[in-house]
Amino acid sequence: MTPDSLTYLRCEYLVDPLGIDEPRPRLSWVQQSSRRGAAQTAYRVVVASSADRLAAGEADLWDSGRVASDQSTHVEYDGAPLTSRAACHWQVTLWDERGEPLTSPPAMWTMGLMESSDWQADWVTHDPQIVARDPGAQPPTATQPGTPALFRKSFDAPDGVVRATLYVTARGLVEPRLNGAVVTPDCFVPEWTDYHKRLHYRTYDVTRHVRAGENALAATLGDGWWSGYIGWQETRGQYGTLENSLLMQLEVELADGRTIVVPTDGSWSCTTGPIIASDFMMGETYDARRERTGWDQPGYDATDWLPVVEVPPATVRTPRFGFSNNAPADSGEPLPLVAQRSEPVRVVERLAPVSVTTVTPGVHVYDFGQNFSGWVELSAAGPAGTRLVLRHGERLNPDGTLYTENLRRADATDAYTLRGGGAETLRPHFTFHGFQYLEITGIDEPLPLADVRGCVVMSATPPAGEFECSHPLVNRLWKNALWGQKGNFLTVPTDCPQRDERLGWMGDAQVFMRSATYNMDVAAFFTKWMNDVTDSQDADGLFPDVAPRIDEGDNFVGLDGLGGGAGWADAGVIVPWTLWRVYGDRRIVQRHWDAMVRWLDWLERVNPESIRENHLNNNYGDWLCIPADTTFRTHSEMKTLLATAYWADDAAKMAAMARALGRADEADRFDAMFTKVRAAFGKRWLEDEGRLAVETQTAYLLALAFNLLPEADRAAAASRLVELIAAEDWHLSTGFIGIKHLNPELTLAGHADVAGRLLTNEDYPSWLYPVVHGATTIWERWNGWTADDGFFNPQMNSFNHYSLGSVAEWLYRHVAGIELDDASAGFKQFVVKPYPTDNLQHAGATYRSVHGEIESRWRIEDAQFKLRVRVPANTTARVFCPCPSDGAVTEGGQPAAEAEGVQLVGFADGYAELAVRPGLYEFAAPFGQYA
Ligand code: RAM
Repeated sequence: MTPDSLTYLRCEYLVDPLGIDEPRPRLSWVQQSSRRGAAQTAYRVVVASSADRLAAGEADLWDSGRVASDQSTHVEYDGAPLTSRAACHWQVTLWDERGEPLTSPPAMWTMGLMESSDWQADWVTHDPQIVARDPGAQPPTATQPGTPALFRKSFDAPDGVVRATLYVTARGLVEPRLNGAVVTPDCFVPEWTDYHKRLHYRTYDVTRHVRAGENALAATLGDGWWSGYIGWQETRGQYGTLENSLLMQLEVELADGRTIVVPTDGSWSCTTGPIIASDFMMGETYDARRERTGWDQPGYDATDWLPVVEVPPATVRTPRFGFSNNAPADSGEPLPLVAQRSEPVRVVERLAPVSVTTVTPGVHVYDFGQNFSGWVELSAAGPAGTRLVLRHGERLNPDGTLYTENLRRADATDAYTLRGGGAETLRPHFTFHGFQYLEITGIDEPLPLADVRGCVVMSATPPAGEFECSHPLVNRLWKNALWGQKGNFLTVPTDCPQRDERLGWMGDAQVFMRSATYNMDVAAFFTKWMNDVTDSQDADGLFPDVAPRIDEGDNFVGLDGLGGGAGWADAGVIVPWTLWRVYGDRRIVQRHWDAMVRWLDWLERVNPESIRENHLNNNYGDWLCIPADTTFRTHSEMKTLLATAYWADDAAKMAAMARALGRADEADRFDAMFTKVRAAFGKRWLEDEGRLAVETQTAYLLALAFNLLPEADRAAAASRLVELIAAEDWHLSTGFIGIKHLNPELTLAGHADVAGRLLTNEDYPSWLYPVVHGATTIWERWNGWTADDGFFNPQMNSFNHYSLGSVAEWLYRHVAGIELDDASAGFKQFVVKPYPTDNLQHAGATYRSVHGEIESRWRIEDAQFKLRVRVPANTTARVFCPCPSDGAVTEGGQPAAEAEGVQLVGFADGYAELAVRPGLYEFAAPFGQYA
């Protein structure tokens, strides 16, 4: 037995975060024990203002005292008011079910700059003269990125630095440096938010970089979302300007109690550097001959640099929305600066290419064996002035050359000019690409594979789950969904990483969100994104279709507009609901409650007949479904059904959340709304014997998933769904919306065999069709490429789009069987219920929940169903083990009813139900000889 431990101490979902601006941060921990029945019966949290105080037992900020409670997540700080910059060192002791205490190692967080008056820094930009006087540099225009500027400032520090903290943000992207060191591995700071409404800053501990004597604080400033191309926009500068600017504040605390503040202000200087131009869509051009050695170090001669220009702070603006057709408005209020509250973007993995082919002389194509987001870092040597051009693509043409047509206007091209004189390491700074293949030109011989490294870049959300089964292609499918997530969770959940789009499409995010929660810990990521969603809500209450919302441009104004889309805008309700269900987070629901109510109010206001048919704006329907055409601007009845179904489900989710929050009146209101919309749905579309007037797979799936049918009709509706699948020769035909529900609803309705058959189909259209044709990510379309027709129209054909990969959720929930319990949020109590299908001999998953790691793994062996279950300490599980009603279910070889930690509840529907306490269990039951 390993000794018990307390692990994964987190503050606001993050490990030892710096710069928190929640006045009452929430603390969580995980109790680990291999003892059956291990549980917490009481806890005590202590918080001290220094590590020494904590070690001395001096809890000067907070001592919760011993609290008799099994709560281990979201324990709200309730001590002395926390002021800006406060250091908070904490520790938790729990008492287990035997009364034994267990104390955690220390953890910490710091508070950020909570008042606007904490900022002494001024916003600065470069003097345009630095570009004008530099023949190699280029000014920004509406269609051309400008040359990123370098900034620097020298300052003196005495001996006796106890803490140095750097607060950083930009309108643009900033790479801060101190005394020659890159202060952080974070990329793309500050991350994308709705820059019309808020800007994030980051907090870095730079104590180790400050030295006595002269110091140099420096930064490079790029374009990013602020001024570069975003979405499919034909011009740059969507936030109203092409000018980037910088705000940094270094605070050096000395042993004698003084603090030296080094803020950006007019005393800084600037010049141009080696990056000629950089843009997310277009790529980066870098000339190493222009590097300025020592520019970020003390002692550097910056006499030819020019003074920076101070600029006013940004203001809160309302962009132009197509639906409202409003004029853009500027409130004049300063844009709030908010602490970043989710994992930063980082290089999380490096991939070596698996091959290189010289397709024509001087054109070298590398294959990374995996489609991903990020960039390539090169080691190269050559004469000064040698120019290497790197183009990126997801696929190859039949002749082995790079296929880039589907990138649309994204050039995705990096270019490096070598400095000469030895080995050089090159990488871009302010761009990323979605690619599996890299083309290098400009050198005769290809670089060795070891000198070409693929850097995988994403929001560094911690891994949470893994799935594995007996079917290798299904395992690859699961992996493809995981890579879809890795490729697209980059400060916001994007639709795709390669073409000129990369937007926070809400429909995609909501269908994939449950899958995402199993794959990785996305609590902080979605908490942050939900702010983007609410920031982008319009005055009428419409949630957007993409968050952060973008100025819709002339193509949309006066037309439908990107807001209120059925299945898209509804993410405004689905995201908080999912965060509550999966992570037990109630605060997210409280924070966004009013916004959600405004959305439901709007739906009700414009649809007095309880059918969601008015102001549907961009009504995408079951986007990219086949062959039943229920997609964009067609088949209005199916789209109205889909929209109404989502409205009903929004209302049901609102009622459940209201109840959880103790808002009884509102729970009643939304229950009544659900009942009314459900009745209207039934009246309009329900025919006899569970038939729907609109017969698509998705229509039935939504009716089943959202509880829109009378109980008595559910089985008939599910049978009809199976008939529709049979009519497609046992193939799926849904798009983004239906697909999330396809296998779960089939399974829950007693048709797990059909779900299994759909899962393992290898011919078109199916999940495995791309897999057998070499896909390493999920494709946007079922027919992105087919053997008959080759590539689909490149106008909209991404090979890294996770929506259709939402089947990963079903693999975890119903194949491995790790499922939420309706009666409990955050997996405090959960369900294990695997649904074996004919084509799998074994399957299993692990999932690190907020309460610890759950495992469910089964295999069929010796006519037995063998099920291994791990129930984390301080949780309980209801385990459903497939078993004939008269069968003997065992645990560890003895009758389960006699096993420690297990209670046999009964038999129903081919399962033995067991109430299980924490521990690791090996269940077995006869399998196969009953039907
Ligand atoms: C496409 C996006 C996205 C989808 C919308 C409706 O342009 O790629 O995946 O949600 O359209």
